[in-house]
Amino acid sequence: MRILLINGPNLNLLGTREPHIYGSDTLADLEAMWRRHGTTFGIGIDTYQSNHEGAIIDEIQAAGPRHDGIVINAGAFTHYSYAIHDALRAIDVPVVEVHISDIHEREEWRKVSVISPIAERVIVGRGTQGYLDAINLLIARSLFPPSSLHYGPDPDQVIDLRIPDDPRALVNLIHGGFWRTKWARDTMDPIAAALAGAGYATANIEYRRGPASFDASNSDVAGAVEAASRHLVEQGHADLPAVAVGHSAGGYLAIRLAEEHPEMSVVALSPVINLEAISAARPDDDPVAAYLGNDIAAAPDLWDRAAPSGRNATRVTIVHGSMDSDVPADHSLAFHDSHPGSTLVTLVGADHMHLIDPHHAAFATLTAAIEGEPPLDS
Ligand code: CA2
Repeated sequence: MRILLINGPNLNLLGTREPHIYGSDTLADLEAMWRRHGTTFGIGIDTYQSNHEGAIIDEIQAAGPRHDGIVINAGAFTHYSYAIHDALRAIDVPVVEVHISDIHEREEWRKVSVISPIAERVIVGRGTQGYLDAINLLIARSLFPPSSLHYGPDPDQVIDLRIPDDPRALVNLIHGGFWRTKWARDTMDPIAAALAGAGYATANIEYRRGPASFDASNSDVAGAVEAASRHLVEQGHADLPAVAVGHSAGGYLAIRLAEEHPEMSVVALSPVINLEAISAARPDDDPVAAYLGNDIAAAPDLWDRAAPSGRNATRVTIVHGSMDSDVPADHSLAFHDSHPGSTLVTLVGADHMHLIDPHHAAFATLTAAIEGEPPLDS
């Protein structure tokens, strides 16, 4: 597999100015890192940068026959170059559009991308990490290509399905990211592809998120799980056991799903389980207040209703890394102490993101938990 990363105008200046927006790595640092990442995964990475529209178009045209995927940050051309749009449309190669900053949260003119309509996926606002996420998405896509299923009219009401022959169970995957729009289901694609390769049907769920999305996100996850099960039955896979696996804020949504659907077993990976503690730890940019649309003083009843109740906790297996600096493992320990019917596995040395890395030892813990095997603490 070969992936081409294209950077457009002014991105040759990375690391030299505006580090608060674009980070402090130079383009050369980043290109070297992407190549190393490619080597680790046994794929070829080519990089290209130009400040000239025509040169970028020539590169895209040449990429057609040579590359299996393109990651493009077209810089300011993003906002008006129909010529780059047309060039990308003309080749039959999956495209992931990346922006270092969150273009949807900046000036009006930056909110428009004429490239997004042809992109398989758009990743914004994750800093330069977005490029690695885009590479990982293209790798996962080539390992086991998904098909999409819409379960509602909103563009975010979509599931990516991977169904191997004779699947052993249906695994519904619910991504994390503090219910913020910039984090999306691509973060679960690597484990979705790995689980599908191991014989599980996977439904990688997108759901509505953003400010005050509490009701929408919870009802979307329930709707998506139902739609995925129905689809599997229609495909001739009736009576398949179903599991929900959520990471971080998605772990929270999975635990809440089990409260309403006791038939569903749930694996919660580094879940956001103590809303008040997460809120208190991040007063400047409180993700829980944003999610609930109000702080606790303004809406105590809503906060109470939103907190995991522990109902049907016997259906829940929590896996938490001891080195998690995003969501402290103590939160899961406290939940387990007050709901001893739940199962807790602590992975010594694992951090927040290790739990969704199919190349980390945590993946064996995940498959054991999906199978309902006794926990393997490390
Ligand atoms: O957020 C992104 O990645 C952008 O695509 C970056 C483009 C900008 O025009 C887009 O609206 C959003 C390029 C910005 C200029 O890049 C610089 C990088 C370092 C130092 C100065 C400018």
